[in-house]
Amino acid sequence: MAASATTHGGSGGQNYGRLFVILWIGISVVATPLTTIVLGRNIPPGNGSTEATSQVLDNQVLLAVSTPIAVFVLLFLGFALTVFRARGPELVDGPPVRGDSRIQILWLVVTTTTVLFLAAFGTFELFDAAGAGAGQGPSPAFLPDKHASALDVQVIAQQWEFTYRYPGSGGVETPHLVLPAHTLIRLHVTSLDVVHSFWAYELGVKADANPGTDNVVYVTTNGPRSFHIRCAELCGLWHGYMFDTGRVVPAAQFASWTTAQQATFKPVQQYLPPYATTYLPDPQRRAG
Ligand SMILES: [Cu+2]
Repeated sequence: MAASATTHGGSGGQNYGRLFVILWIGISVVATPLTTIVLGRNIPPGNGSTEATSQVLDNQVLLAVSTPIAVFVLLFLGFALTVFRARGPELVDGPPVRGDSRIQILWLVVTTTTVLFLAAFGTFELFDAAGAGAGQGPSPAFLPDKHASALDVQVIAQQWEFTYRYPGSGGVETPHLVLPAHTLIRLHVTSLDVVHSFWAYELGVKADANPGTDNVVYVTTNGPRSFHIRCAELCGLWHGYMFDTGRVVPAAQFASWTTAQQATFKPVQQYLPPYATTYLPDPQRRAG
């Protein structure tokens, strides 16, 4: 019994504790830059807009905070499976640890600091002038600097496609989303029937499309590229087919594109209601 008591004794535990802390710090110092910088550059949603770039940075910060925590959990699991393992024919638990005020205080300080930092960081990023890339309702609380000169584009969701109206181009409605490069866009996301969600992945935009609601999203496009559009809210039988490819094009090309769209859709324009931020009372009739 004496031999087994020494294996569970205080000095052995402290040595393992020191080894654990040294390994934890060592692995974290190597792993955190690897996940944050090497892996972090490729994490979603990419650099399709200023807002998307800001979201990548947010994800990198989260990775930097969570990597040492993940290392701690996995390393502790490794220790539990190997050195803290009960051996021999007699499987006896080690002595319980009770009332270690150093561990309690350290645990409270570390977890409280981590949670409060993440709460403060998340709140700051939400209120940031660049916006979080999500809809902020009809009257956004936080506006980007040059919001007065933003280009208005309306996203209209319905079962099961998105169409787009350009109030600055005579209110033309088209099934294609084309945006000028390096421009602040004010998206007005709404729905004609059920709840959808407009998700322009590479632009870092995901906004609810609710009937009767003008959900405003600001996004600043980057250089010419294409981007994926999906409905991100289960909206009925063909929800999975509610996808599209949008394009960001040079400003001159955007001007000629809108002119061409106006000519193409001129015959149907007379049947459309005038441009409005929402279209009611259509939902009851269309949703059937
Ligand atoms: Cu949908």
